[in-house]
Amino acid sequence: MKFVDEARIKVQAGHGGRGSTSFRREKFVPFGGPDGGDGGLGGSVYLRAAAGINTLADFRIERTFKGGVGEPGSANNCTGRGGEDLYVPVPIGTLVREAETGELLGDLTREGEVLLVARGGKGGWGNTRFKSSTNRAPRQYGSGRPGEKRPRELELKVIADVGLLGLPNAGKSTLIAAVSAARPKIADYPFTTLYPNLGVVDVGEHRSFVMADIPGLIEGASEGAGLGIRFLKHLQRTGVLLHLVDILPPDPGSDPVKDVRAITAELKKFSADLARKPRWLVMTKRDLLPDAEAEARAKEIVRRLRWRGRWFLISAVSQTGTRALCQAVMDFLEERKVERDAARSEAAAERPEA
Ligand SMILES: Nc1nc2c(ncn2[C@@H]2O[C@H](COP(=O)(O)OP(=O)(O)OP(=O)(O)O)[C@@H](O)[C@H]2O)c(=O)[nH]1
Ligand SMILES: [Mg+2]
Repeated sequence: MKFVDEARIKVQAGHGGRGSTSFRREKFVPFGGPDGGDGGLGGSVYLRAAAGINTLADFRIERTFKGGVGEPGSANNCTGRGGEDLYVPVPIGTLVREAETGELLGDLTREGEVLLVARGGKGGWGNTRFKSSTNRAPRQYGSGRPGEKRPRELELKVIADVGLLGLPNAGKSTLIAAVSAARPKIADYPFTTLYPNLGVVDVGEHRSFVMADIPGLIEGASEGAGLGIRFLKHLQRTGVLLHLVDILPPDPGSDPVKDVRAITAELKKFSADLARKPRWLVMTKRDLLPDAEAEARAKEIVRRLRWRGRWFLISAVSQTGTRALCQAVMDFLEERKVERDAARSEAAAERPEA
């Protein structure tokens, strides 16, 4: 299916039901009176994050999602039945904005999370409500309020713990396929991957993280070269980036150091925040060289880049170094979580009692 990560939808909640005008008329009851019930509440429209959906492709054609109409009230002070609420399934990681102002309404990051996007109209009053000392037989009723009707913007930003970054053919998809159950297309031509793939990496009992493989970037991507840089947004929610570079690019004129710098430059152009995220250098395809040569080459690349962060030398094909890499990622994510939890409880302790 086509991958779509931005869409616009219209949502329309149901109209509230009309109030009833009714009078009690019973045998042997001398004085009747108004007994018209209120109209039912119009159905609201909600978005619900659902697993198994990973694109907004279903929303490519602008559609209107409608809540049910509230039923009218009836005699005996019966309130009308409420209109049916509508729950629209969306991918986990969907951000929802007010289309006109761009205001963020919500971010559905967990499975089952629900967001109200159009509130149903209130039901109208039945004539009982209009009863007063001066008007004992009111014929008025409320006609019910219209439901909210709005355009909404949806944006999907996938949720993953670690993101893969690099030139086309760096070996991103080969890595995710080697360490998870994801089976993206792999080939020796650029831009094999056209949309993000997610894979769960298990590193032991109850220890796992989610990896995101995105399309390759090239120099000038921020000006639209190749597939552009728009897919970088899918790395924004990760905790660490793995910057993959082919240790032995097939083109004799190419240089891994230059390749790394080109990607770093594009990353900065996309977002300073993303460029500041922890990023580890992962040199790939070590099986193409004898061990000693691969290691010497890797060290030389690290030295020339003045790379201060962590670095790894792996081969996804021979599965060399991939376990150690995944372990390191897991440890890093766990440490980060401990730090965050500690910072959070510290902040909570400092907060004055409400
Ligand atoms: N020898 C060797 N070849 C590899 C390794 N990893 C990837 N390759 C090859 O490199 C080519 C590109 O691999 P991909 O995994 O498709 O690269 P990618 O980074 O996902 O590329 P795009 O999706 O185009 O951005 C394929 O022919 C792979 O078989 C490796 O560890 N060793
Ligand atoms: Mg790929």
